[in-house]
Amino acid sequence: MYAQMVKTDGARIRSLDEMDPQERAFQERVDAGQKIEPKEWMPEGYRKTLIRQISQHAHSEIVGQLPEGNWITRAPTLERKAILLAKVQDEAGHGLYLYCAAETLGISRDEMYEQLHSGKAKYSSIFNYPTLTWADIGAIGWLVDGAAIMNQVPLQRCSYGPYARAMVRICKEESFHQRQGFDILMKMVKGTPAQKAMVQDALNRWWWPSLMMFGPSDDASVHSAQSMAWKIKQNSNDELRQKFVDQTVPQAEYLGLTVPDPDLKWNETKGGYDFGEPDWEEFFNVIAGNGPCNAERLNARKQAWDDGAWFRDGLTAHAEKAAERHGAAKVAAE
Ligand code: BYC
Repeated sequence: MYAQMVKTDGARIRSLDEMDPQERAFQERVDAGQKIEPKEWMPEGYRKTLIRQISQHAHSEIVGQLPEGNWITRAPTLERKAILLAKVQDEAGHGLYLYCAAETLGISRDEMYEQLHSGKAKYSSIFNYPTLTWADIGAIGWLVDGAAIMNQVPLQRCSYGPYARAMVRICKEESFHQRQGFDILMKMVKGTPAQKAMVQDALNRWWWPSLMMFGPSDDASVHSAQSMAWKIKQNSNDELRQKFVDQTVPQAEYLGLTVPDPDLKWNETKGGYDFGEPDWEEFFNVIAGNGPCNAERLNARKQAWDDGAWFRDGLTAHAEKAAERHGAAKVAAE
């Protein structure tokens, strides 16, 4: 597995005594729960880690529009179309807040897009799977947005102010998204046997990729230890995955569905479910660019970038003319 831009050695976190005074003061502020703001001093690794995570998060929101956008015209009723349209628009908004948050760390929007288009920056593995039926749209809302909420609620307490604040509204909107997904599935499981079977099929295909959204297991997570020391992450990947399983299994039971995991079993002692291991080979293959839809998703984003060239050129030309006019008017007034 390669790590993009920055390597953090999870096994070796430096103690306060080993830090120089500036870094120690920074770490003490983080430990005290204070927010770090854009213009303040921060270790270079902290800045790079944030740029990596926030930009990947932004890319995920934008790429995440594609599998759902594909269903707007095919949603079964006008109301469902309008709701899905609003959800997909929300994802664009999330991407924009996150790109803005990343820009405060000194990277430009163009640079972030370039990293996405060249394959250097990752986006969430989940969006490299196809949406085959209408039940998939319900499953995405329920499971994918459900996993997103589980991961993102703690990010509202992230040590970096602009990221933490962007997450507040995003989490509120994700809650609406999760409920709309569950509502689609509630309707379908009460429908015909074929509709219920379609929902079960969607759960079978989306369950394991949803668990993979939380990232590799803790012992394989390169960045977790350092990101947790910097309070960028509040929980490890496995902790959040466990919480997600514990929350979601009763919801699957309520829908009358079977979670596709023969090892799933309530564990009274730990007060949570035991569950099987995701197929990590599949996960690493998907994040290396070889999932079922990686090429399609990236091509769609590159195409959108190329198609927007005339508009960017127009904006630049307009800005240059406006600056010239402003300059000429200033000279005339002097
Ligand atoms: N997919 O050391 P680790 C949404 C990468 S949007 C792809 O544990 P970290 C939604 C990881 O980047 C959902 N790559 O990393 C949108 C790293 O590679 P690099 C997106 C993954 O950062 C529209 C390597 O594996 N949410 O919900 O400590 C519609 C080692 O991992 C994944 C966010 O982005 C993955 N699943 O922890 C509906 C949340 N997992 O960068 C819904 C913010 C790991 O070294 N991000 N990798 O090349 C995070 O919380 C953390 O970045 C992660 C990974 C938990 C994802």
